[in-house]
Amino acid sequence: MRRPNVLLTGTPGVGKTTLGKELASRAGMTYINVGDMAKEGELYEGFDEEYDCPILDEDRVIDELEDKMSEGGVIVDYHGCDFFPERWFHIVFVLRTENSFLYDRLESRGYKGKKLQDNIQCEIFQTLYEEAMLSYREEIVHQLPSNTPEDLERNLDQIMQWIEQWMKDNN
Ligand code: DAT
Repeated sequence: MRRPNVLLTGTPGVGKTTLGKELASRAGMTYINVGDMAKEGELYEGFDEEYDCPILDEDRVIDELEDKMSEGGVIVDYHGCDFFPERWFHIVFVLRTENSFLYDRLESRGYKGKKLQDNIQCEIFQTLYEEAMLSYREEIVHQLPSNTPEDLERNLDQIMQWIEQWMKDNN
């Protein structure tokens, strides 16, 4: 049975992990958090002093994921999307959160000062939406509101329906 690969992207704190894990469990698919995977495998190529975080080794991430992605049925979660091979994904969702909600979520995650401001600005400038629109065919890129638990449920229902339809059409 062929299954699609789904990319969940967006600013940190918009709810990719929450949605991705629940979606994987409902759809029986594999959830991969690229940030966690990089941490576990130390897939880094340096340290960004300005942003106080390690720099992802994108080539090694791609090498590690290639076999799984070609099997299908993978949900990938990352706050970046321009370095993945375009052919990997059948659909791309960009989660969007209003500033006031995002601010509270990032603050309770311990973000402050420049890191907090930069992430809020990333959402205001819709950086990830533009990155996704430049990196994938526009028809497969969708924005989803991710402010409330009701949004989460609606997003889960919509993506589940899309996955089921894709499987009907492709098997
Ligand atoms: P991300 O993986 O994009 O960094 P997350 O899934 O860790 O985000 O979520 C950040 C916080 O926001 C976490 O405490 C759960 C909460 N959250 C996620 N989606 C939500 C939603 N639709 N409504 C309310 N809270 C949400």
